[in-house]
Amino acid sequence: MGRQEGLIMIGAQAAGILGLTALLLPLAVYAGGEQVLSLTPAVDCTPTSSAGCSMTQAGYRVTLRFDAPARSLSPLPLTLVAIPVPQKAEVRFVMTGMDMGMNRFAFRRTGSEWHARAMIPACSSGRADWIAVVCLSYPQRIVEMRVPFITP
Ligand SMILES: [Cu+2]
Repeated sequence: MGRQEGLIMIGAQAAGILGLTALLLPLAVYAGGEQVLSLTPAVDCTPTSSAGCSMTQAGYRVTLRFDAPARSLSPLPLTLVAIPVPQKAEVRFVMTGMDMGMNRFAFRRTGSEWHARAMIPACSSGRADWIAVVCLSYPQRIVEMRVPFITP
C-alpha cells in the first residue's frame, strides 16, 4: 500500500468512527446515568393565560407562560420559572403522531426568570394541536414538561 493510499484509508476509518459516534451519542447520553423525568400538567393548564401553566411535581415547580398569542411562524416570547434552578432550559414544539421537524429554542436566565424567543413551526396538515416540550437540564437528570396548546 502506498503512503497516500494509507492516508486515505485512515481518513475513511476516522470518518466511520465519527459517524458511529454521532449515531451512538444520544443513546450514550441516556445510558450515562441521566434519567428523564416527565412532569404532566393539569388538563386545564393554559400557557397563554397571564399566570401561565404551572405545575408542582416530584419536588419541581415549573411555570411556562406565552407572552404573545401562539401563532405559527410568528415570534413567540416565552417566560419560564423553574425551581430548583436548572443548568439549562430549552423548549421545542411537537405534535402527536407527526414529525414537526427540528426546532429548539434556548432560554436565557435573567434573575429568577428565564426568557426565550421561540417560533412555532407551520403544520403542513393544518393541525393546531401542539405540545410545547420544556426540557430542563439538571446534573444526572433531565426534566421534561409537556404543555398542550392550540394555535388559533
Ligand atoms: Cu403538524
